[in-house]
Amino acid sequence: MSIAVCPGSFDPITLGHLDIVRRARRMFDVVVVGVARNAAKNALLAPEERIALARGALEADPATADVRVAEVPGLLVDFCRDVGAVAVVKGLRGGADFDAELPMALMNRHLTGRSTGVETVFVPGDPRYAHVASSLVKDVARFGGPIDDLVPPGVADSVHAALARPRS
Ligand code: COD
Repeated sequence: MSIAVCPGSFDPITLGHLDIVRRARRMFDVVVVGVARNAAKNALLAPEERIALARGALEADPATADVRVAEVPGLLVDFCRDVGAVAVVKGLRGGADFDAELPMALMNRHLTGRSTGVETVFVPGDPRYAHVASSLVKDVARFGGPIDDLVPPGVADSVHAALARPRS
């Protein structure tokens, strides 16, 4: 049985993420979505909110209804080892994504050992979602623009609610 992890911040989950998870599920017997912390980003949504939104969106689609969602508490490679994953699946929207993702893939390979470690599989993003990024979704929402057609149902309300919360 082949197990893959689709990791990300998912702050929030978007239609671009969903497309990558759906396609990962076609390649692997078991897919686990790992909601992780990107130390370079300040998250808007709490980990439990990001997990709940991802879970709701994946359960709503028969193609991804059996995909598990879990928090990545530390290093991604440790999470992969714990769930028995042989691969990490990442989506690429373009060259900038590749430039950001390649060092992560190489570092994860370094951390797990070259021959037995987890492999990173890059999936070309669907051009329909090439402009869709969680950061842009939040930016559009912050300035009152529509985001309903960029995220799964229900996610927009949570983003607006989070943006309306007082922040320290
Ligand atoms: N189309 C296709 N792919 C997309 C789209 C889209 N529209 N939107 C996003 N993606 C892809 C991204 O390219 C990425 O591959 C993935 O979806 C997740 O994206 P984000 O933005 O939700 O998540 P990131 O990039 O912030 O995730 C980075 C991680 C959290 C995975 C990384 O920081 C990590 O592994 N953290 C855990 C700690 C760790 O192990 N650190 C060392 C890493 S070497």
